[in-house]
Amino acid sequence: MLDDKDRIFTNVYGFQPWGIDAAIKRGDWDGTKDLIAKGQDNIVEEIKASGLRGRGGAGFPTGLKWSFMPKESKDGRPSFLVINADESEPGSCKDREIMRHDPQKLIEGALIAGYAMRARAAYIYIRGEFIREAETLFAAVQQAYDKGFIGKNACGSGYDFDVFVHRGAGAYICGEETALLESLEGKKGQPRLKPPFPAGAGLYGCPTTVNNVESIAVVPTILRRGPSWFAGIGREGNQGTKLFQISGHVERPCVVEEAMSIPFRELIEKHAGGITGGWDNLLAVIPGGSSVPLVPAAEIMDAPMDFDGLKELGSGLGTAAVIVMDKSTDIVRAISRISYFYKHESCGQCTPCREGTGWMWRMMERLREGKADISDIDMLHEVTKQVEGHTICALGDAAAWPIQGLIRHFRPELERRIREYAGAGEVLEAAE
Ligand code: L3W
Ligand code: SF4
Repeated sequence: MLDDKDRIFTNVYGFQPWGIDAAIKRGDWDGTKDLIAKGQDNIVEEIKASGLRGRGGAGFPTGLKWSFMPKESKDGRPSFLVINADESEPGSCKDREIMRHDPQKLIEGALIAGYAMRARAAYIYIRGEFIREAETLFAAVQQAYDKGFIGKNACGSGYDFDVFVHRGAGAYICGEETALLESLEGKKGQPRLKPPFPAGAGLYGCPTTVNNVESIAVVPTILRRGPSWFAGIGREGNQGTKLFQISGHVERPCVVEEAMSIPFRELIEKHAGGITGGWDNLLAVIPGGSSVPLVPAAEIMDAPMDFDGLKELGSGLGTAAVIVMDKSTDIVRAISRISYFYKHESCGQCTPCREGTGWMWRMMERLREGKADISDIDMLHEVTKQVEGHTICALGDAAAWPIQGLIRHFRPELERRIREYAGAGEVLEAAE
């Protein structure tokens, strides 16, 4: 369990004001000029040494990503930092809390990260529905300008750095990094083919790094306390603190900062008051937001909540949005609802996703009611395999994985529904 002194987000519940003076009292913007004076390459090396992996879902090593940015400008092209605040993954609500209650951590992180990768400016792309959070962020950015922390000669460092806030328009797909860049450029938010990765050709064709809000907001604290402090929390390859978002059938749903790799049972007992109806009542958990497969109760109990531990269980940490489902859950309906979400949010650009998400959802609905044949289960599985890995962006995978998880762990339940529906038909026929 994380010691209180190791917490980074000390105002995550908003018990103190979000404004810049309160943030300064909490330690933000303390000696930022000295942190910048470490130099660009040293900052990148310290972030690499901290073991920080991207907090947006993919877990890509943050320092390594920064190191892909060019050290010299080619053809006078500027570099950019883009912060992905388009938090739309069902179950995820951590970046929202940072922007509501601790926005200066994000802005200070943007300056330091931007400096480390020689960026001219940062664009924070915030989810359209986050209206109050956007208002807070606009005001927080202005406060940082007023104090001279960003803008010309930021923090007296001699470095000029601007921060812009851009509001999205409510499309889940704009959380995919290249769709986000398209949207920022004023175009329809549709993912680009990768490569080229944004570090080579990103915003307006310029070198760009896209990082999640939490990844950037932890940077100042890592540099102040030292990379070995951060790397010492959790376990090898899965280091640092992490904001977990616990929802569903628990006594107290919450967002909590914990040590990476905390066992599932401990996380829920300590912070969410346990499972409704007790531990025997737990059915399954989606541990990382709707894009990752569910894990049945027996397998997740003692699992370390981190990238590698959950991958071993055939799932993933994703955004650490932990969706808990007890035995009252209609698990087929739950996954069918998730399928509908991906069908609805598909940008329609590639055929396997555009056609496959609709097909999978319709089949899920038939299975929910039992109006299917046992062989349809294998056909559905086969279709998920045809979608997975055959699309431009990860939305296709995200639509396929939850269904694969359902079939892997709850096949008997799917078969039961089919047999029950067929049996009901036979009873009716006999009565006629
Ligand atoms: C340069 C290379 N850069 C990879 C960069 C890449 C990106 C990052 C990770 O999806 C996941 C997705 C959702 N040279 C590089 C390179 N990069 N190789 O590293 O890339 P990737 O492709 O592994 O993932 P992604 O496309 O960024 C993110 C999952 O997250 N997800 C949903 C998240 C939703 C939110 C939200 O609502 N805020 O975060 C949850 O699991 O399914 O698998 O920057 O450019 N050779
Ligand atoms: Fe669009 Fe889906 Fe293709 Fe992604 S996988 S580009 S959301 S159609």
